[in-house]
Amino acid sequence: MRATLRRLGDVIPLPVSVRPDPAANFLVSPTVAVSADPAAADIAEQLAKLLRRATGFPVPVTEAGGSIKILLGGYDKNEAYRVDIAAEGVTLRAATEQGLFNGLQTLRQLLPAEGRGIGEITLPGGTIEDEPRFPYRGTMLDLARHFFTPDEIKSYLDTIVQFKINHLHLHLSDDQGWRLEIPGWPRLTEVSGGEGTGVDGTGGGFLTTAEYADLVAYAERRFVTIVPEIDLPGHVNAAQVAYPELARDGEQLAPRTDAEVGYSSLDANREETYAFVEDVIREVAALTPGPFLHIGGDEAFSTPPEDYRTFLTRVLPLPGKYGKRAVGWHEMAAVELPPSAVPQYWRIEPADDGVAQAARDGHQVIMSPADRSYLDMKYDKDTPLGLDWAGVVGVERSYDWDPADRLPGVGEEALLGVEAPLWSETLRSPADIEFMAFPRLPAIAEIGWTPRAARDWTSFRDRVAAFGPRWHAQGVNFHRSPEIDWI
Ligand code: TNX
Repeated sequence: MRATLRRLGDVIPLPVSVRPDPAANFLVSPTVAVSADPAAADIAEQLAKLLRRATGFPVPVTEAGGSIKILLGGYDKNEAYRVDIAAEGVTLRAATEQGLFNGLQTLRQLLPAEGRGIGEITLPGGTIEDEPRFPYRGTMLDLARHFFTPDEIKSYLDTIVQFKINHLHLHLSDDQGWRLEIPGWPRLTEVSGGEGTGVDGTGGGFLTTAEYADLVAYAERRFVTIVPEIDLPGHVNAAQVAYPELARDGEQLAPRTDAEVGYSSLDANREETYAFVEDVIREVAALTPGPFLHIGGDEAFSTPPEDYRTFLTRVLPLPGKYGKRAVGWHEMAAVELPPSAVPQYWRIEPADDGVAQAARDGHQVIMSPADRSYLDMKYDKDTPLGLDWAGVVGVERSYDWDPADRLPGVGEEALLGVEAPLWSETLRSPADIEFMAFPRLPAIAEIGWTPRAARDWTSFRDRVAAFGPRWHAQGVNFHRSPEIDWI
């Protein structure tokens, strides 16, 4: 098969600077080798593996002498990297392994999509210099409404890192189920983590502490920070079913597998509540090396406002007590926040939820407006999966907005980044997740990475079209949106 030559700028997210030099294409020939500083050997091995698979050539990794070189240092920002492709060789350099990993994702997209063992391939000549707009480029997976196994989550991770997504928020508890084993509170997962605890009585399961630790380590090796969420004080029916003393009158509540929200609440005026919450936050913090711990805070419709304030005023300092920054849905900005806390804004219409004031007070904000970034919204009215309470969200709609003008008072400097949440009420399989995420997650990834002035829907639409064969070759499901002229 004759491999198609990619253009240097055919990358998602679009790099900051692309300078093609068509006279300097590099031929990956049977004798190619990858050389790397010992500290970059891991990245070199990953690149060699991709090249072996694409070409069928041996592609050894050596300390010197290869025509593809991976260099650590000489470039001064955390996530930044530079790629030079010339007829004599290719150089990837960065100051950190994370920067090299980012550059590796760019190089991967410059390989032809067509399958395996195709022999000689050509990489497009020129130079790419690149670094992200925001440090936080995330997506969320809801394990509570339907559970996904560690292997399924790992496979999703392997797909999302190709778009330089660097945070995976896991929604680990909700009314239907509790998905992370908590030492000292075994009934959470024994009672509320088993079979039948997902929406409509399907898709239960939970992560043991060992599985969670393994998943966190797997993500860390791919420079992805896991952000665990325990949703409080609402969305707690599953916890109350397991431990009736957490229910308002200590009564035994029935399990619920419908998709209603806003009916459950912890009691802000009982000490049992705080003993439970502090244990959980301490254990989750101990299992999580990343800096963030998400405490939910959303849709607490059955918590009286005064109780909501009492509860969060006591609970918001707890992540800090155990070494983490509290993240919470933006409703939490109704109370005074500890200095490092991060509100995550999901509203459709700008409204004064205290988020702008928090930004003025120096808080960083994560932008996740539901009508643009929620991956569980239908693409159009005929989409078989998903919900539509925030409207239908086509690919252009998910791309053509900017987080710095969503909310007056929350501009570029106030943003930690963007996140695309994927709630799973209607999603049962990895194929369902992929169908909703691709191609909209790459759109959000580009918003989080590429400078605003360089973004353009027509350009994104044309670049994403080439991912059809790539996803097909990787076995990744996606929505063949009619907005895109798929290749
Ligand atoms: C709203 S917006 C929720 C979730 C639902 C989701 C479905 C927010 C923070 N919470 O409880 O799963 O809508 O789209």
